[in-house]
Amino acid sequence: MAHDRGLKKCFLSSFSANPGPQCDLSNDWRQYGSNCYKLKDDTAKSWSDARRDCVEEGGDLVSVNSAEEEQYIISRLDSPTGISLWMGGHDSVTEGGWEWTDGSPFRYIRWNAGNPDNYNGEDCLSILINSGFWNDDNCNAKRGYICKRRGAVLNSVKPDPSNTTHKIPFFWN
Ligand SMILES: [Ca+2]
Ligand SMILES: [Ca+2]
Repeated sequence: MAHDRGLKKCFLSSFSANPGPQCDLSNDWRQYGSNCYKLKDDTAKSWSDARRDCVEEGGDLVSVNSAEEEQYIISRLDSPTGISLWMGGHDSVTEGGWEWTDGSPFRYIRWNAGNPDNYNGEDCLSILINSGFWNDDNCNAKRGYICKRRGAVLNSVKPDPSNTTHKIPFFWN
């Protein structure tokens, strides 16, 4: 395993000047801008279980920080099942004090008409599939969800010009 990590670091360092795809495309992640997104519309979980799954995948439930990002997400909602999908917004800490689980500022909003209405204490954010507008929703409802992770993570391995071993191909065994 240590060898595998060493090889990965070498590879990334060698190619960091001209990075390839930064998202794990083979694992259903897709890139938009500097972030990776994964649509999970073939499963249904409560908001907290959905978030746990996204965190275990190295990300978090999706945050939406601009109209452009919203449009990208809507473009991904072609024919998923269900009414809506979980996103990372919640007001479970302070009623009406919406925040994103990934820590990004809760500035861009796209509430559906009449929402948020805190109906029966709704504290979790979902996006309506047919319109892309947002609803404060029952956190215990079982829904599909969207994960997001920073796509620039792979660039965190900086090339070290003084370490020429990274430029020399080598093999084990
Ligand atoms: Ca609420
Ligand atoms: Ca609502």
